[in-house]
Amino acid sequence: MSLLRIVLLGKVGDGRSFSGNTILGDELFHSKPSLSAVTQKCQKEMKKINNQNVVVVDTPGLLSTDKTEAQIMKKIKKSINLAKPGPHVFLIVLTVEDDYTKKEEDMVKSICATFGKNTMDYTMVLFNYGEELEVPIEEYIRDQKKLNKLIGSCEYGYHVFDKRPEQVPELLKKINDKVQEAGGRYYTAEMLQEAETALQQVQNAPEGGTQSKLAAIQTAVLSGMVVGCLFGYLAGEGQITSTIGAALGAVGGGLLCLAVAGIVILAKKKCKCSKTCCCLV
Ligand SMILES: Nc1nc2c(ncn2[C@@H]2O[C@H](COP(=O)(O)OP(=O)(O)OP(=O)(O)O)[C@@H](O)[C@H]2O)c(=O)[nH]1
Ligand SMILES: [Mg+2]
Repeated sequence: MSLLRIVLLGKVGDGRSFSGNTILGDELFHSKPSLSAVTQKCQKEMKKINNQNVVVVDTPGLLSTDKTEAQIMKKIKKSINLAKPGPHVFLIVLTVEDDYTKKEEDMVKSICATFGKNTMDYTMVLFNYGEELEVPIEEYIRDQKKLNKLIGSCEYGYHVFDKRPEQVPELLKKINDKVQEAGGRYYTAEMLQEAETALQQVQNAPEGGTQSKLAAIQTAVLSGMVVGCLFGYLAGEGQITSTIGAALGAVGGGLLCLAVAGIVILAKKKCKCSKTCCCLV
């Protein structure tokens, strides 16, 4: 393949620019230790590596404290256009210095929601600071259930930057092999458009506010009580016990319907989430 296109994604300060420079073998992206976000907009650079032109697009980091996720994502989406006609792979840069926590998990979910249901088909996790790992990478991944699951869902698997001279050639070979296996496919602007439409549909879908949820629960509980009461009365066959039976039936019916209403509301919530999150990590 004559041109390989890579987009770097990840959390603020986790080493996207450093990784971009490592891949291209040059200090092209501004990389430095900082408490605030250094990379503020997408930047495209290209170098010839082993007779292949490699394009790397650096992006602003997610979970920045001074900008909202929507503001950052708006900028990150520009990477697709910069990597025209589209990136072969998204490299999610993670550092082995930190464990894979809810923060990282939410970041991946947000990437998936933004780039759509096919995101993971074009994704690889790139670990940096590999030279500082005290256990083999396989063990590090295996010991973190959610990270293990994420890697399992990444079509391109993972790679570690650990300062070995072969780290970049090996990374490029992994990507090239996969791309070739997949007939040269890449993520396109149409996929992004599709993802945007899907996200909008979910956001615009009437959810039913708290008031209507409360009304639905009230109706369910009342109906349960009436039915339970009737059954309790009939079970007592008009005897004195039927009054007690009716009361017990009303309580039982009410509780049963309350539980059912709760399950239905939870299921609806989960369904809405799975429409936006392609990777259940
Ligand atoms: N030793 C070592 N240092 C690293 C590695 N990755 C990143 N760093 C250092 O971590 C610091 C932050 O890296 P950047 O590449 O600027 O991180 P970034 O994700 O681009 O940061 P923002 O653009 O601010 O979001 C820099 O000082 C890098 O030199 C690594 O694998 N090994
Ligand atoms: Mg940066």
